[in-house]
Amino acid sequence: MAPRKSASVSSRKTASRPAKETNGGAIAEFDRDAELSAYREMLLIRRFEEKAGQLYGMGFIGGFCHLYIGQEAVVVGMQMALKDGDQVITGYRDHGHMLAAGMSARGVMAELTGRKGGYSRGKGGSMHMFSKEKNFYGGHGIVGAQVSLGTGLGFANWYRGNDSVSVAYFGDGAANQGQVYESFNMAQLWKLPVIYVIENNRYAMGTSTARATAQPDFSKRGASFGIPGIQVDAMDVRAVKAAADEAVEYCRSGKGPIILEMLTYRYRGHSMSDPAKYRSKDEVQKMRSEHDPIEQVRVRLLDKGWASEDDLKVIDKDVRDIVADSADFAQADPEPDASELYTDILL
Ligand SMILES: Cc1ncc(C[n+]2csc(CCOP(=O)(O)OP(=O)(O)O)c2C)c(N)n1
Ligand SMILES: [Mg+2]
Repeated sequence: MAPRKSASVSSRKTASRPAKETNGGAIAEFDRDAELSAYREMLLIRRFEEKAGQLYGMGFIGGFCHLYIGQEAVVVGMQMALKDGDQVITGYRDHGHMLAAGMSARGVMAELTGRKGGYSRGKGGSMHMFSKEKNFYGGHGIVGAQVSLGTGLGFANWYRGNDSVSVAYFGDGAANQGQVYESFNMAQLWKLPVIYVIENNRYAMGTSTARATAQPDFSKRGASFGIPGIQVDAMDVRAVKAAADEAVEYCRSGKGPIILEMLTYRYRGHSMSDPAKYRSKDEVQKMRSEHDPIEQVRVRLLDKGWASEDDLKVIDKDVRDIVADSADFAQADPEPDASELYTDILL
């Protein structure tokens, strides 16, 4: 179907930017409140994921479960640049995206344990949760599928003539999928307001980008379509925020899609069973000790005198309480009734 607004689209000027952009390693200025908020949000994701890992080990969570530990600065920095009405969609490594979007820890954890109070009433599990209220469109297990769907969200915004943008997150592995490029083509042709966030954590399951990727600079992946890209040090939440601001401004002003390549790292295995033979312990340790996104903010807060160790302990306790409450709820809440087997399905 051709877009009904095709006349206005074709009359829009093609973006004159070069396909490869860097924002020169721009770092957003964070005041005390922004640093504290970023610290708290990232810590919530980290502690939540640690708890999910424990519950998985204890047998409370079944099926697939992919933890986001190490990558927290990506969603937290992005979310800081979004406004109400902007939509988010991602793949299966989705718990952090949901928490950053403001979904409740209880609802997410209860979905992980397959309980009634979960976001999909216990029927979706880790990879399939949604919240229309928070504009979170999943949670998708098919690698790359969210890129086309996210492009559709951008189309809906454009078609309705609102000024919302959609953010489609996907991995370095997903970036090699064919439908990603079909989406890029359409998005650029129609100048859709989509921010493509490629979370380059260097591995797709056990395959490193070096082994699987002909063009490892993912910010250039839109080059043949004229889609600009920015490469971001995504272990620094301020760099993510700076790039996100630029991307949001670009999209909202009608220039079309943009790519943000987030250079990030996952500390844990791909999913809960991972032989971890494809990288060295030293590599993981080096990232943890030298680049950890939460530690970076913690050090800045202390150095600038914006928080004391005691202030940070109060935040840590608060976060731990939220996570403990979600875990208690997720174990005590009943499983869905058997009659739920026949709801939310196409017969
Ligand atoms: C269409 C499809 N192909 C293969 C798989 C199996 N699979 C699940 S995750 C994954 C790797 C994806 O890696 P990446 O996009 O880098 O995301 P990350 O896990 O690093 O977040 C693969 C191949 C799948 N779920 N869907
Ligand atoms: Mg990856």
